[in-house]
Amino acid sequence: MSSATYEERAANHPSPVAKKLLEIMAFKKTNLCASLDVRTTSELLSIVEQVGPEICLLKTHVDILDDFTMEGTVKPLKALAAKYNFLIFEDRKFADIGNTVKLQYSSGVYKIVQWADITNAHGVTGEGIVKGLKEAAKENTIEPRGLLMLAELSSKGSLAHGEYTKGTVEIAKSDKEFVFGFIAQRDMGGRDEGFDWLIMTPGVGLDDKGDALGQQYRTVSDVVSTGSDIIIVGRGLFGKGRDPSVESQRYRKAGWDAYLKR
Ligand code: S5P
Repeated sequence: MSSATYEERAANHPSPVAKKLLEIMAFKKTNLCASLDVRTTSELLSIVEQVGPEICLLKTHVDILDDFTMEGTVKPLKALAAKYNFLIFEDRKFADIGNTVKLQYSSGVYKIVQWADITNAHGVTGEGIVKGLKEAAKENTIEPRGLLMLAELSSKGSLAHGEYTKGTVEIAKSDKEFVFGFIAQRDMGGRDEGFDWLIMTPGVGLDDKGDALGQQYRTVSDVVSTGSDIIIVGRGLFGKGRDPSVESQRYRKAGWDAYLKR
């Protein structure tokens, strides 16, 4: 895993999005990404107001929202991202041929490429997925865009391990500027070949071991010690009876302490 500081990595990173994210992390002193799977825009915006000061990144699933619109959802979200200085990651998990994902990324109801700094994709369909998404970014926006590959998953019984994970890492090597890291549970190497991938890790919880649908939680210090650069926390922040403002401060401190220790 990387022993360099976030500042050092920002200075040398070939991906403009990774550079920006690492700069925010170093400046705000946080490696916390809030994952807010909620059903209404008002709920989403209200939690972002509470966690905004503590996070470097907001992860969304906009297809969960009952009332999504570009004007009513994206516009205020972008304003909050500017106010609190964080990036936006739409967790779309693309998994189709290049031509299809190119269309899915740029058109339809969500037009993800227009507003999300970061999105992600499975490796199952092969290298064309990276090419298709990159073309959509080049053709539809002048803003920097970055892609994460899903190398491993947190859920029980996941098939993403062994040769599958290795194959996904190979796909990531096809574009150093656009693909800047992984959704994974541990370090994915690559530094000997000149890659400085950011590892983002979901399935992080300090109070629960999992849920009834196969999610498995590891602690903050555990995931950071095995190579995670950014911790992704969802229900640990806003689940039943939790105060997102209090919990985001708690996870942020745990994440930063673990980073300093490493
Ligand atoms: O392996 C994974 C990959 C992802 S992106 N496991 C995950 O749980 N996720 C996402 O992280 C998932 O889609 C959800 O949005 C979030 C975890 O939410 P939590 O409430 O369980 O923390």
